[in-house]
Amino acid sequence: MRVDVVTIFPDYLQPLTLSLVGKAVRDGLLDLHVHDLRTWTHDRHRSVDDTPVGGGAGMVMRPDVWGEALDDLVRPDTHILLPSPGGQVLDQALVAALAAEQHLLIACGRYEGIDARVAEHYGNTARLTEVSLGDYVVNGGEVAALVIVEAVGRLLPGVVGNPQSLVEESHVDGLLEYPVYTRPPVWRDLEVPGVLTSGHHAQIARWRRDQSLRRTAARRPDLLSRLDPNALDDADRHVLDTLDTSPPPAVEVPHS
Ligand code: 5OB
Repeated sequence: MRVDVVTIFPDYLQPLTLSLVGKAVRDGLLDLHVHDLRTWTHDRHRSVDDTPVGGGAGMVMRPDVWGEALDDLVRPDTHILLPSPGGQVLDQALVAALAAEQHLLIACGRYEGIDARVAEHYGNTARLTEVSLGDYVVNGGEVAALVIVEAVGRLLPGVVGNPQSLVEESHVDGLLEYPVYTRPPVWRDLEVPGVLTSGHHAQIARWRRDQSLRRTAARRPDLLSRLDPNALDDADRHVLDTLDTSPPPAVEVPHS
């Protein structure tokens, strides 16, 4: 897969030279190119922004500069990603879909955003998705580019050494991961659950599945309601149907 990132802060993408993604690039599994948007300016100040039409705070990124950059980089098979707080919230299903692409082009906006005609034009002439990291504010698209390349990169064939690691994870089956333990068997009076040292592989698998279901119900009930009912077997349904979902007893506050 080829990934192009366009930004006014190319150094922000330096972490992608490290760890798993860095090795994927060095091994030729990920063809990553980070570009400085100012490469596509022509004025002596290399200006990329201008004041908002209609007034208001901050600056808006110029469509002409972005147009020159994207025209140079877009191919027939490109999927353009525009990080934006108003975009589709990134989840593992979107990550998996992006990992099947031949070419991602991530256009990182700063300031108050990119002139809206850029998304409109490339939405009409290419495949384009606005992507949000979630319901909070960050200053620019670079951190989203880091997240997207990290999450997509690890799904590319050969990047993660043991492919089994890719399926035994939170969110892959729509559930949170079960708790994991290593040695010692007792640490600060806390014991590793006995079933895990029992050697009964079927019981271990069932215990882990129960833990995933219980954790998801307790911490992320929104995920449970989005599960495909066919993803649950009878044992799963029994676990969920017998969960104690009553709230903890309220502390009584005496009247003064
Ligand atoms: N907030 N996801 C949540 C985002 C975001 C802000 C961005 C980009 C993606 O740029 C300002």
